[in-house]
Amino acid sequence: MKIGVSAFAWTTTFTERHLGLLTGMREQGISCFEIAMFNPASLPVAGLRRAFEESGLEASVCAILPAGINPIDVIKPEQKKAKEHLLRCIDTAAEFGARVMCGPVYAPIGYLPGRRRNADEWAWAVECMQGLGDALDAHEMTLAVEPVNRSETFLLNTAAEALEFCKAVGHARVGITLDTFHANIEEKNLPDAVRLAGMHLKHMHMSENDRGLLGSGHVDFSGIVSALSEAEYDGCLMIEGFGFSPDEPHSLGSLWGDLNVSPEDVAFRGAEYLRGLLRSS
Ligand code: LER
Ligand code: MN
Repeated sequence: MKIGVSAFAWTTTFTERHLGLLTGMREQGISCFEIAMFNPASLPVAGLRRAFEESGLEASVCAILPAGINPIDVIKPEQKKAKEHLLRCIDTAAEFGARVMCGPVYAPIGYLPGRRRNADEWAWAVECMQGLGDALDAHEMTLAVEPVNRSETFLLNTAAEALEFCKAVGHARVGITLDTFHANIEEKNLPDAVRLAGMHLKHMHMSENDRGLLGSGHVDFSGIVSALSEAEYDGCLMIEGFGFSPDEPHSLGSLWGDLNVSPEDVAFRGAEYLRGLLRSS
């Protein structure tokens, strides 16, 4: 298992001025780096390509659909627009060498109609993911669909739902991301959720219950890492935390208070914590 860090520790809006973050990650024992992708056109793609090549870090992206880009909108042309957006995300991610795209790509964060999902919405989401299959094949990219908690979506909240969804999509390059922050809210038992996702588990977001420093809260990371080892998971343990950064309100992570932890601590002390767990698993 490799250890990675998401740029979310520093920023939700990755720009040219963040490219320097990739330098020095390797010395900290970090192998993978994840970039959030809201609007692919706004990312510094050429700079990212260069920075990933020079650093030797593996690239991944977390695609977050902005409001109004909705694969399960009842209006068909809106569904088409969402699929086209996701295809642009895949193409752009491939331009800077990413082989994994994760995120809740089936609906915009916060799209909550105030009722349960219906069969049409499920089918539209499945159809949308199936429509990405050729692009995934062409770029040899894995799409690791991420269930998120009930306050962020009504479509996929649990590993069981993600597994059913993944099986319905039925494409070898479409798998699951489990995020321990969301799973801590939605699952009865986190190691069991890992076991359930099994061979479909392609990416992990390692996130404390408050999105802060790994090991400082109550998520059972030890049990999770043991379950991952037993399942012979060979993907990345991507630290998805949010540190305190003075110029970022972190509305995406709904962090309204100060977690008293710096982005560097979230990343590097988090990685040290995971290394310790890997040694003893
Ligand atoms: C994305 O990985 C995630 O976990 C979401 O909660 C972001 O809103
Ligand atoms: Mn996540």
